[in-house]
Amino acid sequence: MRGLMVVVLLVLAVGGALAAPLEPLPPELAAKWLSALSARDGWNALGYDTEGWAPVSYDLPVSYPIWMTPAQQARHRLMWHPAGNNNGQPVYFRRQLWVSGRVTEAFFRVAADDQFRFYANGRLLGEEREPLVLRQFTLDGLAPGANVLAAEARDVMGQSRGLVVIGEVTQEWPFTAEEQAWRCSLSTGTGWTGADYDDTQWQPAVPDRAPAIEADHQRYECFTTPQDLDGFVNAYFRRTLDLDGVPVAAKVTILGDDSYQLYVNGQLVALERRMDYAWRPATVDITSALHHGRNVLAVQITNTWGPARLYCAPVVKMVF
Ligand SMILES: [Ca+2]
Ligand SMILES: [Ca+2]
Repeated sequence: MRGLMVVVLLVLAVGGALAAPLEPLPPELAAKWLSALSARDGWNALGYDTEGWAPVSYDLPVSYPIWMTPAQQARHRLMWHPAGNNNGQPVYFRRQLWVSGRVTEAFFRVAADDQFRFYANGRLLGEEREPLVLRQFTLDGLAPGANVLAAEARDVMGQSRGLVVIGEVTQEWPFTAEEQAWRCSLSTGTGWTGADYDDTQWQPAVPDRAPAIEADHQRYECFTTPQDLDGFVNAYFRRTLDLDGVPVAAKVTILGDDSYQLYVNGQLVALERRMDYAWRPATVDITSALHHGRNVLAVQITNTWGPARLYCAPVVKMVF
């Protein structure tokens, strides 16, 4: 009987692995790549007027590069200008990438049928003249705000054409007083953990006035409310995370004095109500609670004595 159970569990495990979903990019993200058959100076940099550029076509009869996994083929289809090959002349592609956090890693895989040059913010990162050969680029200097990824590609032989750009960017959002991204309040209303809640009347959170919490040889610089909180009181905190890609790995490091509940887009993802544990940093996987576009982190901390403070630092890897 036990042997049968093991076999059943193995079959379930293997079946589960085979059934991993192959998901395309959401249409809003796929539509961000624009293309043109001619372009003026500055076409690959910020501020260029893309009037007349067309959303790319992904419906191409083309063989995919040998290095692309099934998951990558589903998510990152080869693209081209809808009008066709342009007789071997350059075809221009660009996508604006919005960065809201501090970029810790930016990595691109690029290939074309047949040739390409790849640019970031107007700077040439590299080129490849062999069809469907992978080039990989690690990019420094993706700044918060708008960035432009661009490629010039040519279809110089055969009946097929296409360009694929697989972007992976990891961002973190540490607390800073200047950014005023974390808002806080001592009272709240229904739906305060959700993305639609109006927190415009909330105050910016401020750096903690007490010494940083030290744990595992690291210092955790906390933030808190502008008011000194002492005794039994709840405080509420919110911030947004804008993701211009699909989150594929995301975690939050959190601690709260004296206890906390963390919500992502209204979903409770972590809580610690034991005073002896809540001040120790915990790392929580929040990947499944995030989506592309605007997300909201919401934290309730409950103080019972002494200062009240929070450390909450998200890190998200997204693909696009
Ligand atoms: Ca070709
Ligand atoms: Ca306390």
